[in-house]
Amino acid sequence: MNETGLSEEEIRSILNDSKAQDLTYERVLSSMCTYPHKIAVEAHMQFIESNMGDFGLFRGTYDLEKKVLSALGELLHETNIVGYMTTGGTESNIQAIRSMRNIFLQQHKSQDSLLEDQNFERPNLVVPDSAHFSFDKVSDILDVELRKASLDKDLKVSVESVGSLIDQNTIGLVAIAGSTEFGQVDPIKELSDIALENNIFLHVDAAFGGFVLPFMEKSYDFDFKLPGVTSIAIDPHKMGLSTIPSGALLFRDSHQFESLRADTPYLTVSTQYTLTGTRSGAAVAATYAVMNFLGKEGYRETVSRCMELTDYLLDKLAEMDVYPLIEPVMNVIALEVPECDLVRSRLAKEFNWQVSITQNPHGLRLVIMPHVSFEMIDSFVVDLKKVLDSLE
Ligand code: 0PR
Repeated sequence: MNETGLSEEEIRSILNDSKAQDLTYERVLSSMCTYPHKIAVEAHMQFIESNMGDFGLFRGTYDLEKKVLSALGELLHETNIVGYMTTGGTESNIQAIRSMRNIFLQQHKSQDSLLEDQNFERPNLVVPDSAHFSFDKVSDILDVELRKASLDKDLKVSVESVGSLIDQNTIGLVAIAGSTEFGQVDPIKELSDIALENNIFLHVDAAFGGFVLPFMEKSYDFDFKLPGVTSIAIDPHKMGLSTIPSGALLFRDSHQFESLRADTPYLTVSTQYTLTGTRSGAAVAATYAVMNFLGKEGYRETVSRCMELTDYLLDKLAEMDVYPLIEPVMNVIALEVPECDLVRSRLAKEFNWQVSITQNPHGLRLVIMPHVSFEMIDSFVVDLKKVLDSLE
């Protein structure tokens, strides 16, 4: 750090240089984030100093958080939920599984006697093979064994595979409503039945799909409507058009939420359920603002436009004999393309396009977010064709 500070102009000039090096979303087809809505940005700035880690000081923002959670509960078919606004899908997933693990350990007496018990094995969690890498972090942080269930031909988790991985140390199951790589929705109704039969928790990772599925023409069973679903992660900072960091974690049962309680004796509030201490009230206000500004109708329009663009792109690709690995369910496309890694790097190097890849099966991955336009797709398709033609 400098001994004396720089001038405002100097700082602005440095920041402008840095900002100029950031990409704009103009040629980004790899991201699950987008430009936040103008009303969200405005609210974010207005509440910039608000700290939800000590919400006794910020009663107004706390009230907005309660309203956001209740609107999300209503959207996900359970008005009586408990939860909080997180920093995003990763924190929501960590906290959901932490509550499962805490309750599992409480039920199995004290940890010490468990460790002495020769028959005790590590708690395990059954997740789809397509689960986001945040679950690898979950496994590491919480010392929970991750059991990855295989996928069927549609890249949904196989219900049989999930069933075969459950044993007496299984703390719960994870289902995905909008998988990161394929945008696929797992057979959550069947998983809900399995969770109820085995008396274990079922967490639904709807970090991406949570702001897509409720606004699609076709209806999907993925939320609290299903009796076995015990918690849901949903991210306003993805398809919710809010600012970063906006995630939300909702529990059906307050018992699960209670298992996350920490005492905070010297704050304005005496308990905390969150992973972070200091927490952005700006993101809460931004989410409240955009959800209330757009309403269901606004999100329906956003999703319908993204799906129109997705279909448009698929038609153009079909003309070039390029096809998706699965029929896209939402605005995520995984394409069967030869030499995906090379195609990806050449699209970036020669044409500035940012695309991504899928692992298993290997494919080229495109996310059609609200910043995408028809013109953008037209020029992307021309460049992709040039790259593919030159491979032959
Ligand atoms: N669950 C699912 C299904 C996700 O897709 C993601 C992130 C998470 C959880 C974790 O959410 P946070 O990143 O909010 O903690 N999905 C995107 C991904 O990993 C996140 C992303 C967004 C990546 C924008 C790149 C990017 O430019 O691909």
